[in-house]
Order: sequence, then C-alpha cells, then structure tokens
Amino acid sequence: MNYSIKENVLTISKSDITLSLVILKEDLFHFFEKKKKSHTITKTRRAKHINIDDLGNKIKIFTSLYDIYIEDDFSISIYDGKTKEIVVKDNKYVDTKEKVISNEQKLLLEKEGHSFSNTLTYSYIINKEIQKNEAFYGLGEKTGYFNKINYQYVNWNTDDPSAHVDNYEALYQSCPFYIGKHKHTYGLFFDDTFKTIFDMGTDLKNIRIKGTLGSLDYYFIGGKNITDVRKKFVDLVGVQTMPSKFMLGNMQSRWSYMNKDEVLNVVNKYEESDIPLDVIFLDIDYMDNFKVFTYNNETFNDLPSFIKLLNSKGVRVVPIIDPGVKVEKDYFMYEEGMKNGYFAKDGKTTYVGEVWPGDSVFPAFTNKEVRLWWGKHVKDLMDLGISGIWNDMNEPSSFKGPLPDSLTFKGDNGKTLGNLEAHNIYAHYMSKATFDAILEHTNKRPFVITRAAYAGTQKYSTTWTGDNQSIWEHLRLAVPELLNMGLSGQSLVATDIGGFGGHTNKELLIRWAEFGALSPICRNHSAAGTRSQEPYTFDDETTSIYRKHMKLRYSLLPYMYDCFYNEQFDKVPPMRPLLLKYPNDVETFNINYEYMFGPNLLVAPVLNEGETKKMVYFPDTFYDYYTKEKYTKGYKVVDAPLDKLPLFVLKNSIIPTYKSSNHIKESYDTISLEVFGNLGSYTTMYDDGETLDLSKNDLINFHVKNNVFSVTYKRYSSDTHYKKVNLLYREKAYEFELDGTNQTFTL
Ligand code: MIG
Repeated sequence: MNYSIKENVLTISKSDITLSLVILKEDLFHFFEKKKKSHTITKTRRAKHINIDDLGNKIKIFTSLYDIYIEDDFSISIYDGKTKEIVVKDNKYVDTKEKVISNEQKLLLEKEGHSFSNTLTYSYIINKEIQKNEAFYGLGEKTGYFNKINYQYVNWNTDDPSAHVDNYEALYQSCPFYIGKHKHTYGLFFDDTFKTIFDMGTDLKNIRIKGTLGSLDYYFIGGKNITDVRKKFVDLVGVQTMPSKFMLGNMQSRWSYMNKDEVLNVVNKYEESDIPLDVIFLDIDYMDNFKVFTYNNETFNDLPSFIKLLNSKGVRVVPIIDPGVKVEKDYFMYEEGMKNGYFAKDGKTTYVGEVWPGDSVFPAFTNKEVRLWWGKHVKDLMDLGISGIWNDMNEPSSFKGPLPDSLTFKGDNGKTLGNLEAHNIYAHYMSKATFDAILEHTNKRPFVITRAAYAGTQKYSTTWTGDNQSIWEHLRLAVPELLNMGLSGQSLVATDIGGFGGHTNKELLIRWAEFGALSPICRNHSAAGTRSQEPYTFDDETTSIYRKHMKLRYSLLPYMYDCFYNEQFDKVPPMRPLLLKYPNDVETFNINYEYMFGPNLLVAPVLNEGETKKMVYFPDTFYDYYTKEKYTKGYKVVDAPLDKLPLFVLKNSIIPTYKSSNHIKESYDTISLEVFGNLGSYTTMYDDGETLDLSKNDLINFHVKNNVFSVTYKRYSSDTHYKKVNLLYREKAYEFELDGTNQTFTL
C-alpha cells in the first residue's frame, strides 16, 4: 500500500483517490479526503503520533483503545483494541455511481415522456456494515422513531409546510451525526455542509452515507457508552449554551398578535388565570411592512414603553427576525447591505427572492463583516428592551422556491461559498451573528432561538422543531424527536405546544402542555388563522390543568436549572432517553414515549387521545411523584387521568423544589427537598440566573442518610443563599434555618 506520514498525518493514495487520517485522541479519529476548515469545529487539536503496522495488502493503525485497519480499496475497519471485536466497519469500497433503476425501466419511463438518468453520481458513498442488534440514534431534528434504523434521511435544511410524517426526509436542520450502539458504541460525524443522504439501513445490511458534492470528511468517536460518545461529540462541536433562568419559564406565542392590545390582553389573561408566564413572543406582525429591525408605528407604537410595561408585569418580550431584507429604496437595511455588497449574489447581481415583505435579499452570514453589521442592528433592537431574538425562515426559505444552486455567498478570508455549500450553515452563521451581538451587548447569557441549524449550532442558539400540526401524531413525534436532538448536542429545544398548524382541541392541548411542562423549553405557539390556543380560551378545566402543570414546572425550577448547569460539565442532555442511564438494559433501546428529565425524574406523558392509563417501563425502582406509590423494575400500567402527567422519581434520590411563583424570580430564599426512599444526596448550584462565568458558582450539597441531614457548601461568594430549607423525609416534614455555613441536623 502506498502511504506516507507527514506531521502525524497519514495519507494513503491510489490512482486519483487520497484518504488521510489524523489521530486526535485515543478514541477520536479524523478521516478526510481534503484538508478544509470546519464551519462548526472551532478548537484545533494537535495530531497525535501514529502507530502503524504495514501488513502488506493493508495497514494497521492502533491506539491504546482501538485498532484501525485500512485496506488498499480504502475500506476502513475499526476494532476494539482489547476484545478485538468489530466496532464499525466498511462494507467494501463502493463506486460513487449508484444504479437507481434498470435500463428497461428507464426506457419505459422515457416512453411515457419522463427523462430519467438511471445512475446518480455522488461525491462519496460509504457503507458501514450493520452489526448484530445494532440501534442508531442522533441525526438531530428528524422525524420517525427514537431508533433511527431503516429510515432514510436527507441533510438539507428544508421548510416544507406539509405534515412532518415518519418518512419525511428533511426537516429544517442538518446534523450529519449518528451514534451506533451494538455491543460497542461509537459515533460518526460527517462534517460535510453540502447535502448528504443518510440511508439508515433500508437494505438491512448497511448504513449508507452519500455525499452529493462535499468531500469525504468524518470523525470516528469512540466511547464506553452512549453518554460518553455524546460527550465527546459535544466536546468537538460545542455544548448547548447555558440558559438564563428565565428561559426555563413558560412562554406564549402566536402568529397574529396584531397589536399591543392583543399582546397585553394575553399577558393580562395569564395573570387573571393565575398561570405562570415569563416570555411572550412577537411574530412578524409587529414589524413595519415586515422590514426586519423595524416596528410598526401605529399598531406597536412606542414599543420600548410597551416592553417596559410588560416587563413590569414580569413578562419579557422576544421578537422574530427573519433573514430576508425587503428590497426598498431608503430602507436602511437594504441600503447599507447593498452599498457594501452584503447580500447573496447570482453572478454579478444581488439575488432577489421573496419572503413576507415581498422582494427580499439574503445577507451572507457566512462572512464576518456581514455578521458584525447584522449584529450592530441586533444590538439596536436589544436597546428596545427585548430579552432575546427568534430567528425564523433561515433555511433559508423563499416563496420563489429553493434558492438557485448558482448563488454565491461571501465567506471569511476572501473565500466565496456556493449555495450548495452555504445552505446548511446559513442559519448556523445567522445564529452566531445574533449570539455574538447579544453577548457583547448584555454580557449575559443570550437567548436566541432558531428554526434551522447545523451540527453545533447549539453553542449559539436554542431551537424549536418548526411547524408541527395540531394532531396527536405530532405530539407523539415530539418525544423521540427531542430525545435525538438531545443526543445530537441540542438540549434546549421546544416543540410548539398545542401544535402550530390546524385547530387544536382541548384534550390535545392539555396533554401537550403536560409534556411541555417537563420538556426543555416550554412554549405554546400557533399559526395565524387557527383557533386561539392560549389555555384560558378553552374552559375552566383546561385553565386549571394548564395552571397545575406550569406550576409544577416552576416548582421544579431548581432541579431543571441544575440539569442545564450540569450539562455544561458532564455533557449529558437534561431531557434524556432511559438508555443513557441504563445502557445495558435492552428494554430501553426502543422506548419512544417516556424519558428521563435529569438523573432522577422519569416522565411518561400521555400521547394518545382518550387514554387515561399508560403502560410505563421502569428500568429500576421508582416512586410516583404525587402519591409516592412504589414501582419496581418492569412494565406497569399506571393511572393517567386527564389532569395528570405521569411522573416518577428514582429511589433514593432527593428532588429540590421552590414554591412556584407566576414569574421566575431573581432569588429564592427557601428550598424544599423531598427524599424518595431512605437516603439521598443532591447538589444544587446557586447563582443570579444570568451570569456568564460558570466556573465560579456556589454549590450546595444536601445529604440525608440514617436520620442525619447535612448541608455542605462549596462556595465562591459569601452570600447565605437559602435561609430556610423544608425537608420531607419518611413522611415527616422538617423545617431548618440555614446560616450559610456547613450544618448538620439530626432527624
Ligand atoms: O410559517 O412567522 O415556523 O413559528 O409563526 C410561516 C410566521 C413563517 C414559520 C415559523 C412559525 C412562525 C411563522 N413562520
């Protein structure tokens, strides 16, 4: 075999094909055809020394953990270094021409007047052999079930308003990363921003990954288990930004709040209904003729004072910003962008597509100068008093259909990107522009929520799953969809509670809100022209069940907040499949409709109409959160009347809660602890809910065992924090005063 090693880069070449390998860590390998700059991996890592054995017709490269064999047809097999078992293996090199139909079929189709090529040419096709009982997860925002096996997906950010059914191939986001789990667990991340196709085993034999124009460029990520692989993937592309506390509050939105009165009415109705609310969104209707960075001077006149009013009622405001800039003489965004050549071009002229304002042009966020310019306007918008920015339509979507392949976008360092390369990272860079600007302006954790994304966008933004519909099928879809997003690095995610398109109904809204209460971001949103979807527009029962579950969410705030804080360090997504904690329990491999929130809560939302009982799988001993009934390992049928979200707590754990308020507060002076089982230990983080520096936080550990309760601080500040703790232990309630020093109490 013809290979060379230069500066720890192994390169193999044969005829016109070259393949390089860099060992980044003992369990992180980078395979690529051409060296290129990643759009999402920001850290550069040093290449490690390559240990190699030349075996004649193949070579063996080994680290302390894995053996890699590369054959002279470029097929790669990775084995566990200790057991010598297969981890992941190429099923022989495949020609990049793929036969789609036979010659006979082609002739028939042509007879009927279709023109059809019976071969498609790809820039690469990789076949990874499916191992015995192998399951697949990840792939970011995709439809279908939790285990991705047997579906085919396309990574091409797409705004298609039809219903997101199982076999829908492309949603708004692209995350070319999957985790394979059989006896061994690994991840593969294809850092290819061009369109890629992931056939997850439709032939039952291979995972087939096809590049359309991009060059082969992927990472093998090894790990002990799925948690470990997820952690290493996140270390590579970036961890989800830590939310400010308010971002865990309840949010209300609707496309078609047409003026200030309508918005105020929603906030007032929430208040009257005694339902917690922290954020209200302004959809496109607040703008002046849909011109971004403006507001309508009649319907939303003096917006800053209005925002102040809402803020004084404890509610923050987050407006929408789309990428499309209206073509209009004297409109500052258009003039500034045109003058500086900031918009995407078709040949020598600026490309004009169509969005809400009519003819629109698209900023080239791939370029730093453009990002800074956009950011300056983001800062001006922040000055109105808003608390975050909602980025939509950034696939990008245009009413004139997909942007032409021929478009070009200015990149960084004098580069130009064609549309096919820029498309999947358009929103990624728009999120970066927005995030960087808010960060610089406020010096606090930015709140950005984007519809489209690429792998790693979570370091700049949260996301939601776009235009779902008010159908039960979409409530069911939401659970595995968010779980796989979590495994793909995106943990601050939401689905539109109640469903976006179509008219929702009482029962669906209630069940969706119950799920929403224990999902990462909790936001009710609906489309213009659909039935009102705010909880109080139904009946007293709806209002009361909605209230109950939002209060449940607000009471669990310290727990949820700790989950997001912990993710910064342990890289475990707060909303997580049972599989993460129980990777050896085969029952957990295909669980679609229950999940864990944090280490101790098991959530089993009802997702079917008319259902008042639910079959729940308990991977261990759990207690009912409300009744304290004990469930041992196995499948059990639990009661789930309309007003109840089935929620369970792992034995021997402590759940911290606050007395729920209707708005998230800056500080809390009492914390309640409930011990489920005989003992428990829980560490909580205490901060102001928005500080950037997470390294200097005060941690408080609560520990209960053998009738002794202790409180231990690991602190950076001298604040007392909680002054009181209420403890519920073995059905007895205790109340203790805290003085800010380590204390021990006998129970
Ligand atoms: O569908 O701005 O996904 O949340 O309300 C049209 C209007 C465009 C799509 C978003 C949706 C938003 C809507 N937008």
